[in-house]
Amino acid sequence: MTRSARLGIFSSLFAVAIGLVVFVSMAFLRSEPPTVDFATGHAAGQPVDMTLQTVGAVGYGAHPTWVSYLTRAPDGQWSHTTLWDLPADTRINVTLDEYDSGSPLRNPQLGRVYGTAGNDESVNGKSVSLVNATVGNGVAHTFSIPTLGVNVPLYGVNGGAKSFCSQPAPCPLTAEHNVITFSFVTPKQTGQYPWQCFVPCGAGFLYGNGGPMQTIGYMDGFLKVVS
Ligand SMILES: [Cu+2]
Repeated sequence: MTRSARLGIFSSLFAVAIGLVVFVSMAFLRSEPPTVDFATGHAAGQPVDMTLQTVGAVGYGAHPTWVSYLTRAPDGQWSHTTLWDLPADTRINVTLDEYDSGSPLRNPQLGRVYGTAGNDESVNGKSVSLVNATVGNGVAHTFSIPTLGVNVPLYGVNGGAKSFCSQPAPCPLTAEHNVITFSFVTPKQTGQYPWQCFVPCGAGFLYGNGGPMQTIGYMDGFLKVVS
């Protein structure tokens, strides 16, 4: 084999190897949790009901110990995702079952409820416009949509409770939890609106702000508002 032939084969193999690395990297970067569709078949003017959970540890997948949100799809199946297709200019009625323990807030401002219908939330049937995280079980997570001015602090459960959820998500209704309900209206303008938790709940990461706090499907996601 001539030197140039060897060089040719080597260059080809090298190019294939580079191609594979790029392909695998892009596939990894593009992978994301499923999007739950609340928009298809939606009748204009009707509200959308959405049920979510927050859990202290999701219990399976790539990061079983991470805190997480979960979404119940309209067919009743729970999905480990934070991505939703939502109809524009529509009232979203959220029921959020909160199973995680809480703590005081580093920023007490996040204990205020705003941007929801009535600027309040219902916690176990009681209307609340401010959660004082320095008393009781503190705040576990928030549901916040910064670009829409929505913030909902999620009152924590007692971490020492006998029935504290310790199984893979979704947690059962028999486990200790708070039922939090609130409503907000999606914008008229279609597009992707990021939402996230603002409690630094990523235990084991720098200042609690890494890991699940930075990962779609756990503590942040997108409202994909469609017409
Ligand atoms: Cu959180």
